Amino acid sequence: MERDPQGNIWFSSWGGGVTKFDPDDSSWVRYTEKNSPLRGIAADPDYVVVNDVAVDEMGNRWFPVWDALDLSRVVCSPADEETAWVVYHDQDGLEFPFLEKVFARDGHLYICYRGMGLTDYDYNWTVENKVDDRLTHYTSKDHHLSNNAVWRCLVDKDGTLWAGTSSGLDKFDLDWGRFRSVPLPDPLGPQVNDIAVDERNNKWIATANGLGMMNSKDEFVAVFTTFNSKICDNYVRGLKIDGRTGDVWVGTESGLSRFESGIGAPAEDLSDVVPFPNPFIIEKGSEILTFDRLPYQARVRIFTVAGELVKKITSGSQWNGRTEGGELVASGIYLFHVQGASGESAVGKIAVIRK
Ligand SMILES: [Ca+2]
Repeated sequence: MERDPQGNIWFSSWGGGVTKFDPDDSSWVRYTEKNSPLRGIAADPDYVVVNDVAVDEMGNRWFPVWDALDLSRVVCSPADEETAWVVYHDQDGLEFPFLEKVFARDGHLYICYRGMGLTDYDYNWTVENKVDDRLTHYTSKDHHLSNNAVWRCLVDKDGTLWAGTSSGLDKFDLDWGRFRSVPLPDPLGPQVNDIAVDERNNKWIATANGLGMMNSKDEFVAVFTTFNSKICDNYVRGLKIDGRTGDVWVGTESGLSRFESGIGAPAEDLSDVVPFPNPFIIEKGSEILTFDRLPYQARVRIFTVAGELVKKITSGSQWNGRTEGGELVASGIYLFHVQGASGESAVGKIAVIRK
C-alpha cells in the first residue's frame, strides 16, 4: 500500500490486481487484466498477483507482477495520468517471475525475488525510454546475499542498500561490491520480513522472532518481543512508519501494534528544533536530552554561556549531559547551536539542573 503525490492510495493484492482509492471523491478503481496491462498467471488469466506498490519521487507508480502469463514483470503507471502504462518484460532483462517487494529511489527500482535474489533496475528517471536502462542482479552465489529469498530491500538516508532475507539482514558494501551479513541480536531472526527507515536513519527490522531497532551506526539499540513490550506477536510481518508522528506501525501474525518512537518529521526551520526535557534534570547521570525534530544531516554543538565548547553531537539527536571528556556538566544555562546540511543554523538555550 502506498500513497502517491496526488493523494491516491494504491493497494496491491494476491489475485485481484491493483486498486486505487481517491480520497477526494472517495472513489475506488480496480485495475486488472481487463482495463490495464497487468496480467494474470498462466493457470488462471483472471488471477492477477501483485505483491507490492512503490511510488518514486516523480510520482510514478510501480507494480511487480507475479508469474504473469505474458512474461511481463513490472508495470509502471506514470505520474502523468494521461501517459500510457509502461510494461517491463523478461526481454528487458527481468528474467525471474517470482517478484516480491519493490523499492524506488533515485531513478532505480529495486526488486526482491522469492528465491532468486535482488535486482537493481536503473531506469535512469525515464520511464518511457528503455534504451538508457541498466540492470544489476545480486545473488547469494556472486554477491554474498545471505539467502536468495529476499523479502524486502531498501536504500536508507545514507544511500546504503539493505536486504532482508530468509537467513538474515544484509548490507551492501560498496567497496567490496558485495553484501555482508549484519548479525541480529537474540532472539531476532533468522528470517527478516520487512525493514523500515525512520527520519533519523534508524533501521527497524521485522523478523520471525521480534522487532529490532538499529541506529545509524548499525548498532541495535532496542529489541521488542512479547516478553518486554506490548507487541501483539513475535512474528512480525510488516512495518510502516508515519513520518509526521514517528509512530511505527507493526503488523504481526496476531494483530497490529503501534510504537510511539517520538521521532517526528524533521524541522524545516531549524529554530523549530526543540530540546526536551528542558530544564534538563540530571539525577542519576543516565538521563538523556533529545533534540526533537532535528534533521538527519544536522549537527549540534553545545556551549557554555561564556562561549566555551562543551560537546559536539555528530550523530544522533541526543545528549547525555556530558562534555567531550565524558564528565557531567555543572548546573546552569547552556547554549546550543544547530547547523543544517546546507549551512543554515539556529541557536537556543538549555537549562541543566544537577540533583
Ligand atoms: Ca529509462
